[in-house]
Amino acid sequence: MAGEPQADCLFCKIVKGEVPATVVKETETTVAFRDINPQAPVHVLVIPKAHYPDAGSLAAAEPAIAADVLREAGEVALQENGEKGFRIVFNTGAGAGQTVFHAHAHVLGGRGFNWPPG
Ligand code: IU
Repeated sequence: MAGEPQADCLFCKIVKGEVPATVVKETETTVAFRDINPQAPVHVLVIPKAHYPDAGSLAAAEPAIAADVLREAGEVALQENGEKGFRIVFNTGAGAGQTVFHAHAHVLGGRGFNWPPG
């Protein structure tokens, strides 16, 4: 069923505590943890506890939880990076570099960023 944990999903395992992660913030609906392969001094992933394959499908099915993810991304950035600017990235689809098919926001900060992105 939509939103239910998937046995083969790494991020569902992190939600359940079956795979370790350095959690920096948690709410009833979300978990934020440090990316294992950071691309910036601040690199935190914010995920919904419910399983949806990407941000768009999450927002379509559970708009309130999608809003929770965005709010938490902002709060984590403030917590980790102060008032400096930050970037939120949702890689969506393998062609855009998505490798884990459980919706997640990358929160990146602590350095400058180029535009257009690579
Ligand atoms: P992507 O947008 O799907 O490519 O992002 C997946 C991220 O998950 C990527 O930055 C990985 O470094 C990160 N990650 C992690 O933090 N812990 C893990 O055990 C695995 C991937 I596998």
